Amino acid sequence: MGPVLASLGFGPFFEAQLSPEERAALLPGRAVADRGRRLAVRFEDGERLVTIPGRLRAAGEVPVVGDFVLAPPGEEPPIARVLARRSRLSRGAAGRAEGEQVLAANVDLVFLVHGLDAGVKPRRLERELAAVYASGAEPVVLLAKVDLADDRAGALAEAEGAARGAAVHEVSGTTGEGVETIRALLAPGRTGVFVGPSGAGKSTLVNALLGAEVQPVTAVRARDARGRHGTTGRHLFALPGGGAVIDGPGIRELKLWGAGGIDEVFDDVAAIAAGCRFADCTHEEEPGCAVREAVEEGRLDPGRLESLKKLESEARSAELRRGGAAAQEEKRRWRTVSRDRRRINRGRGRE
Ligand SMILES: Nc1nc2c(ncn2[C@@H]2O[C@H](COP(=O)(O)OP(=O)(O)OP(=O)(O)O)[C@@H](O)[C@H]2O)c(=O)[nH]1
Ligand SMILES: [Mg+2]
Ligand SMILES: [Zn+2]
Repeated sequence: MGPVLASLGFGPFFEAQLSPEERAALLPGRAVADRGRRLAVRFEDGERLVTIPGRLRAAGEVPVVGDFVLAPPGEEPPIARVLARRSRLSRGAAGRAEGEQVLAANVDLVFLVHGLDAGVKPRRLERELAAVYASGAEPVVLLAKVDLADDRAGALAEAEGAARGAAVHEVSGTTGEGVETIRALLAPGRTGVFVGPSGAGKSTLVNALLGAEVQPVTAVRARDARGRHGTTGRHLFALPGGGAVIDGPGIRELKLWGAGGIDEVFDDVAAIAAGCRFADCTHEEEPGCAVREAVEEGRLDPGRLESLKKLESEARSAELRRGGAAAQEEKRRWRTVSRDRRRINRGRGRE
C-alpha cells in the first residue's frame, strides 16, 4: 500500500478485500471525478481515466466519487471491480426518477453547509442529519459565510437546537475563519464531503482548504435566472496535509432513502414519547399523549414534531419503493441464474 492511497483512505478494510490474484494483476485506485461513461481515478502513481464496463452498470455496481476500484494498468482500462464501501451517502433520486442515488462513497465526515446569508434552516438540517446518520458517516454542521450573519449567536443557538449533539462550527471560506478547524478534522486517511444548497459557500471552503482557487466560485447574484449551480460535477480533492474533500453541486433537498437515521435526530422526541399512554402513539388524537402535552407546554418545538412526522412518512414511502427495487433485483438475479442453469443443462445434454 503506497503513501498516496493511504492518505486518501485506502486502509486495511479495503486492502483485505483483494484476492492474491487481484493483488498480482490489478491496481487499486480511488474515483476522484465522474466523467460520464468514464471515471477519473487516482492510482498510487497518478491519475488516469478508466471506463465503466456495461457489466458493472447492469449489475447496479456503478462506481461513484469516493469509491475504491480495481483496474489493470494501461490506457483507459475497464474497471474490474468496485470494492465494498465503508459508508455511503445516499438520497432518493431527484426529480421523477426513482431509486437510490449514491452521492459519495467512503466518507468519514459529511459537512452540512448552511450559509448564514440565507440563515439556518432547522428543518433542512434535521433532514440532512437523518441522511447522514443512515450513511455510516459522522455529521458536522458548518455555519458558513459567518461574516454575512445578521445574528451569529442566534443562528448558532438555532443550529445547535436542531443538531442534537452534532458538532456545529462557524466558518468562512472568504475570511478563513474556522478553516483550520475543518482541516484538523481531515487528518490523513480521512475524507469529508460538502453538502448544502447552491451558493452556501462550499467551493469557497474547498479552495480555502486547498490554498488555491481550484474550484470556480460564482457569485450567487451572477448565476443565471434558472438559479443554476456554480459547481456541476462531484470531485474529490487530496488536501496538502493529507486527507480528502469532495465538492459537488448544490443540493436543494436531500430526499430520504430509508428510515435509518431519523431516530437519532429526534432522540428528544423519542424520550418524551416514552411517556405517551399508548406505545404506538402517533401523537395525533390519542389521549394521554406526552408529546402533544410537551408542545402545548412549550417544551417541544411544534415545527420539530411536524418535521419528524413528515420525514417518517417520506421514509415509509421510500422503504416501499426500496422494497419494490429489491424485488426487481431479485427477479433479475433469478432470470440470470436460470439462464445460466439452462446453459449448463444444454452443455450437459451435448456431452
Ligand atoms: N462574504 C462571503 N461570501 C462568501 C463566503 N463563502 C462564499 N461566498 C460567496 O458566495 C458565492 C457562492 O459561493 P460558492 O463557494 O460558489 O458556493 P457553493 O456552495 O459552492 O455553490 P454551488 O457550487 O452552486 O453549490 C460566491 O460569490 C462566493 O464568493 C463567505 O464566507 N463570505
Ligand atoms: Mg460549488
Ligand atoms: Zn403521543
